[in-house]
Amino acid sequence: ASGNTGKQAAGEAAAWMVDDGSVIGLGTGSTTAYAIKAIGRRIDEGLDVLAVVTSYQSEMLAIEAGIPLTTLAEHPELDIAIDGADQVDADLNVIKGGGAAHTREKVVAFSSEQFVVVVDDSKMKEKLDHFVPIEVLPYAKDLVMRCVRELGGEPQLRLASRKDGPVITDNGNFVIDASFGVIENVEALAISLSMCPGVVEHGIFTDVTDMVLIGNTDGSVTRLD
Ligand code: DER
Repeated sequence: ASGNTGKQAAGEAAAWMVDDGSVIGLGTGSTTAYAIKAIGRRIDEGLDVLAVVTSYQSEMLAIEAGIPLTTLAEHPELDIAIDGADQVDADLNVIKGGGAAHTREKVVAFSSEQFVVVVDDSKMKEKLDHFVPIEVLPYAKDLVMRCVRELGGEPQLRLASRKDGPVITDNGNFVIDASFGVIENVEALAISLSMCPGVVEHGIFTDVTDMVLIGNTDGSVTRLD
């Protein structure tokens, strides 16, 4: 489908940025899935890498692709991490968490020498206005809801579609999706959300993205860095 052309182009372009002998971080989502498959093909041709994954989804895809796995405990500093996003602005501020995997994704992004985000052009926006996924301790869900409202946001507990009740993250927590409309000051909102007790991690990624690979519907890739 044309919708995936951009995602596939961006994901496959990122796979070529992986150096032989490197230790990499693999994000979560359908765009990164293309990068994972392409890295698997490069391994079949002799590429030597080890990968840290960020979710059960990326773990399953990496195993299927034949990518040898390691852990952050064994390799706390990664050479490059590749991950998707829900929205990106021109200053390389990123909103992530559509896949409810942003907590480990943020740990991996900040553990990497280089963090590369792969998106199709539909994710690019002048000013970020996507809802902000927030992983919360179930114990604190109502307090975080109140905190989001005090910050001018509208919170919604993310309910599962193939399970009764709320989505449960790989870490055993809930996700609250907070809509703020256009976010005027991304850094300020990121700090305020981190201050809410019971927030495990939110999906605003500032000052960490080194490059964005934007896949266009004609299959070309635009590089933003
Ligand atoms: O959860 C995330 O942050 C993912 O990277 C995700 O939201 C991007 O998903 P996609 O590549 O399937 O659009």
